Amino acid sequence: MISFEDRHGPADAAPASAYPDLAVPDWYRDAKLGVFVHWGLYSVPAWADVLDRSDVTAETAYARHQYAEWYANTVRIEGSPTRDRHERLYGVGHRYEDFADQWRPEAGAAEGITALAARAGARYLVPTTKHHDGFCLWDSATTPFTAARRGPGRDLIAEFAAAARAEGLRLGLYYSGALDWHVSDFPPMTSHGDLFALRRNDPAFAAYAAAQLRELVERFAPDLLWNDIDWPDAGKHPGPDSLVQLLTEHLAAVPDGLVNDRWGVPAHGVLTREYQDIDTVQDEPFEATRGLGLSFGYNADESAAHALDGAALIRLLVDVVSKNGNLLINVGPRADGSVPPLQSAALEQLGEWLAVHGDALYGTRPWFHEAVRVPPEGVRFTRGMADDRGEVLHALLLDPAAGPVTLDAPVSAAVREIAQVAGGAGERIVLDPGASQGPVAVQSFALRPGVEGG
Ligand code: FUL
Repeated sequence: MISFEDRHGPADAAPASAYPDLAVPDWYRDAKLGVFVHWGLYSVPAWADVLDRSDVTAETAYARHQYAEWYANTVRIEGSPTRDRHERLYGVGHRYEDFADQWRPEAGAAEGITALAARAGARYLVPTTKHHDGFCLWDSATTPFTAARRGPGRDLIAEFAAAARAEGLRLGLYYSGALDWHVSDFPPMTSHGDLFALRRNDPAFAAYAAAQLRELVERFAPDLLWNDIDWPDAGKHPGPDSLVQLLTEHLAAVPDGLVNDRWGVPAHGVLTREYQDIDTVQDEPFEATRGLGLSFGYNADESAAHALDGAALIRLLVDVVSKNGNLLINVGPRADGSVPPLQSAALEQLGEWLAVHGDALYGTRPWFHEAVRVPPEGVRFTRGMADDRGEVLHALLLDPAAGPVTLDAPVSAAVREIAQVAGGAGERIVLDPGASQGPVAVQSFALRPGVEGG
């Protein structure tokens, strides 16, 4: 597993104390659900080798990368299934960059994707502005390799920003900090080790990245700056174009803005977790992210067998929120901007569930008994603040179809508090959703002062 927290940059990088306050703001902790959008040139071929992954090993994992948005790298690996398929479909000599003129998103696509995110119950939207392939979705003055000047012929980030604000969503922007295959002369990456070894760290590239990040901040005032794969080392020293300066400018433009943890410097904002199960309630807020299937970018070969359905997505959100996290669930639209039914159906179902049970998640904080940070099987807890009964403990059943959940030891200390308020039932309490409830039921109990919580 890649750890972004352990990456602190060169020895003479600016220390943590040089950075502005990167504490995670309350609006973000209250929001709980964001929608990530991986959409770009890779959405044209829309493919990764996923039909049978039983024999993928560490040695072949990059030649058979499961992330379709890695196509520009995978296609360069000699003998990879992506290369074979690419040559068959597009011809030998067709370059990945040629997709820039073949990508023709429909008018209104960004609005459609954003409206889906709003219906799913998301409170923020995070489109990719530039992924590792180096293609900029906004009208950048730094390069002609942009959506404005090539196939789409328009500024897709401006469209997302306007749509997000019209829907009342906060705006996050994903940016690939130190990986840009379009302007780097490296062999393709074939291992995890290459991920951080084959990135640009030189001053010219640091200046390029700084200019792009500045454009994004000045033009779109993003609430969240979501960097990926580190920042170029030459930009980590103090100075006018340094990361310290850029993040200071960001917070000056957006005083309640935040950043993530993938900068490779001693300071961090919200911690990110990618395709990773979280066992226990975490002390620090985090953001879990994944695609609905195995990829972020759209992979036309994925089917229901690869993807979370609505019920699984609801369970995931409940689990993540109960452990002090936000879920940034990804949508991978087709090249034209339509969202495949496999993805949209799960998101619509989540939105319907949140419309009924959202008060048990939005604005809550985790609740746990100190001795029981791993929640008992089948149930998750959150602590709600805004109820006329005072604080409320929400119990969320992960799988009502499995029948009633009885809580007793080892959570007896916590259960006693719930039970007394809920009717003096003693040390045991049965949470029974009844037959007709949705995939996850919610029960609320008023909390007495002094009950432990995160
Ligand atoms: C990773 C990237 O390499 C993936 O393609 C994706 O963007 C994910 C969110 O972050 O590090």
